[in-house]
Amino acid sequence: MRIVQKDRIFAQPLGHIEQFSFDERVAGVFDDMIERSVPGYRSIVAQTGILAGRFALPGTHCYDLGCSLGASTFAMRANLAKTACRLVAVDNSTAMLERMRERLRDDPVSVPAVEVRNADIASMPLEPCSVAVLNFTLQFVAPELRADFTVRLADAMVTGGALVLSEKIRFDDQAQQSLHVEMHEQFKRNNGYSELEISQKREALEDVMIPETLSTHRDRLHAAGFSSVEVWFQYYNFMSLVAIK
Ligand code: GEK
Repeated sequence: MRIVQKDRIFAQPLGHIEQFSFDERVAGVFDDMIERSVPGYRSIVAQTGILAGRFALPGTHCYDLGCSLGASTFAMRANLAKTACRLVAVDNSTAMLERMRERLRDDPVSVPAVEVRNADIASMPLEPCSVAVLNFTLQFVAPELRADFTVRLADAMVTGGALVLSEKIRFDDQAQQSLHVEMHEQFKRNNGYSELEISQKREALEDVMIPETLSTHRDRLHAAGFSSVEVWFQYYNFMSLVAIK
């Protein structure tokens, strides 16, 4: 049985708050961190697997882009046993991928094989794919690179393929923005994070995780060539959508 390490990274006062990075310390507590920080995380991960099973086509790639410890990869794998596709899990954090590879060795499911790649999704070549999952990853890609990346992804996707894009979003309406931030912070408090942890992490993430509005996501996906875009999940300022090519 896996022992989940508690996230206490921001629990003590930090004189200087460094920019957040997916290093060894974060990878070591990531299961706990994401579960206590992202509303609906488990449901979203499970659904990425179901959607992968629904849209995967033989002979194509199925990508988990920004896989971290592979939560979506494993959910996808459990739904892809009958489809002869290539499951590829990508991340640019060596610390995350080391742990992901350990989990892969312990996974009771063995088909399809999973290829684990250490790469920057913004520049890696993309092969013809029927499924791509970006589960809370695009928000960490520099905003100026997001449009080109989305175009490359849409170009690589076969007709009828699907992208599952989960992101923290922001709202143009200031009252809604404040309300959603407030509700999310209460969610974190309810999950045991202190005011200090919430504020120090907010500062560490400020220039690293850049949320956009839902309409920015929709417009970019349509402009890149996805024919339909619908939100299937929203919980406060966290949403997941399906974009079909
Ligand atoms: C999950 N999907 O558990 N290229 C590759 N990987 C990247 C890049 C990039 N340019 N930028 C960030 N990452 C996972 C959770 S976490 C979300 C995803 C979060 C990686 C980064 O190293 C990290 O592992 C992941 O994207 C984001 O369903 O922590 O809120």
